[in-house]
Amino acid sequence: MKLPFINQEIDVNIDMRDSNDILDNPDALRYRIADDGYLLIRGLHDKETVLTARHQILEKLDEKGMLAPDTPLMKGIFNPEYPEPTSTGSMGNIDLTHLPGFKAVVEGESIMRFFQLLLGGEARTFDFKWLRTAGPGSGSPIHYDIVFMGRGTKDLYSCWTPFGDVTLDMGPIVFCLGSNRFDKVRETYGASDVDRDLIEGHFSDDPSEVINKFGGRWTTTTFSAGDVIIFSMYLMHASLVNTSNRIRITADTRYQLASEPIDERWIGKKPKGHYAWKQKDVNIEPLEDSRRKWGV
Ligand SMILES: O=C(O)CCC(=O)C(=O)O
Repeated sequence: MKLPFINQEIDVNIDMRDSNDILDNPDALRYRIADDGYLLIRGLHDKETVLTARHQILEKLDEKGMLAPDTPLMKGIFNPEYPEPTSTGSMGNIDLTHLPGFKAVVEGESIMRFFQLLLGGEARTFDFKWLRTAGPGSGSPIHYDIVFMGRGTKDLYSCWTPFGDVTLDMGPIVFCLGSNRFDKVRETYGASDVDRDLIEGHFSDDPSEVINKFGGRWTTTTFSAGDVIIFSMYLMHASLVNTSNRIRITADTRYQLASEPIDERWIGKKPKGHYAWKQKDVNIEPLEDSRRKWGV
C-alpha cells in the first residue's frame, strides 16, 4: 500500500508479526529481537492506564490551545490555528512527561517487568522521554537510534508506545526490516554520534533509495492503546506523515540493564540532551558529505 514518508510516497507492507505467543520465553524473545530487530507486543499495557495518560496529556495540550475548539477532548483533533504542528515542543517537556498517568505507562510495572525478563536483570529507563504530539503534516526522518544515544551500553532498546489508537493516516512508526544487518551502514553511520560528529542525524531522505541500495523492506502496522513495539538501536525507522486531522500522541523511551553504562545526556533531573547537535551557531555536515566519507 502506498504511504507517505516526509519526502516521498512509497509502497509499504502492513504485516508486522506480534510476539505475544513467546512473551513468557525470554530466550525466544532475545532470539527474535536479534533476528527481526523488533518485538511487537499487543496489549502489553492495560488500556485504561494508557487512556488515563492520554486524557492527562490532552488536557495539557488543550490548555496550550493545540486542540480544535468544541471538539471532544479524547479525539485529540488538532487546532488548525495553532502555529506549530510538529511534536518538538513535547519531547522531554517535563510538564507532560512527568504527568503521573504518563509515568505509570512508560515507567510502570508492565514495561519494567518486560525488560527485566528480556534483559535478564534489573532494568532502568532514561529519565528523558521523547513524547511526541505530532500534528497534521508531521513525520520523522529515517535513522538508527544509536547515533543519538550510543554513549552507554549498546544493549539498549527503544520502546514506541501509542497513547491512543494510531491508524495508518496518523503517521505510525515505520521500519526497514533487514536494516539491522546492513553491516557497512552499522560500522560507519551506526558508529557516529550526532553531538561529537555534528552530522544530520538521519541517514537518508529517500526511503526507496535505502531499499534499492541496501535491501530490506519497509513495513508498519496499526496500533491500539496498550500495544508497544520494542526495537534495536540498529533497526532503521522513521514515521509516516500524519495526514489526519488528529494529533498522534506517542512516546519513544529507552531501557537497558541498570548495571550497564548509560548515556549521560539522558539522565538526571534535567538531562543535558543534545548539547551540540542542532544548537545555535553549530554547523552540521551535509548528509551527502557524511555518506561519501562513510562510503555508503
Ligand atoms: O514517532 C516518531 O515520529 C519517531 C519515533 C522514533 O524515531 C523512535 O522511536 O526512535
